[in-house]
Amino acid sequence: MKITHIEHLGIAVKSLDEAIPFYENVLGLKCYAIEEVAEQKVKTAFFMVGQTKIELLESTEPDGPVGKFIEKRGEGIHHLAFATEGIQESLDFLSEKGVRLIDQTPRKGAEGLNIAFLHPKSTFGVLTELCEKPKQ
Ligand code: CMX
Repeated sequence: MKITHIEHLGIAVKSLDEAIPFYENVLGLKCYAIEEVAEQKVKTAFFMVGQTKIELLESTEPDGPVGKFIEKRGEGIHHLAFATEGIQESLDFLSEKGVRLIDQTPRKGAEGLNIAFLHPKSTFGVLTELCEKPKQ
């Protein structure tokens, strides 16, 4: 298992239109991309902070993972994403260690990354994502 850095922090918000001006005009960060991930029923906005990103997540459907999260727990930190080398090997290793995987194999996430989620009930309450840049 090789984690290299925190790739991003995912923050669930009710409205990107309302949240982006805070990140840009108050915190002074620049939104460099907005992308819809239809499969996950979210629209995302990205900000770079050093080599780590902030990913704002607005739900596009009330029954999506972020819609349900906001309904139950309100806006706030939704997930922590680690950049890993060898994502499938990491998933196999975690599975062997008894960690509950949401994704058994990586799938495509925002920005074309290969991603996989670990269940928060297995990771001390933090929805955890592994990410890897696809090999060229
Ligand atoms: N962080 C911590 N705990 C969470 C959570 C989160 N983000 N989301 C749900 N939970 C907890 C709930 O509070 C609940 O706990 P209790 O049973 O103690 O109340 C439990 O997990 C089950 O939650 P639920 O509301 O019944 O939701 P589901 O089981 O249907 O789904 C989860 C939860 C994590 C499996 C689902 O949200 C998932 O598959 N997430 C991964 C995909 C995702 O989040 N995509 C959005 C981002 C996409 C992107 O970044 O591109």
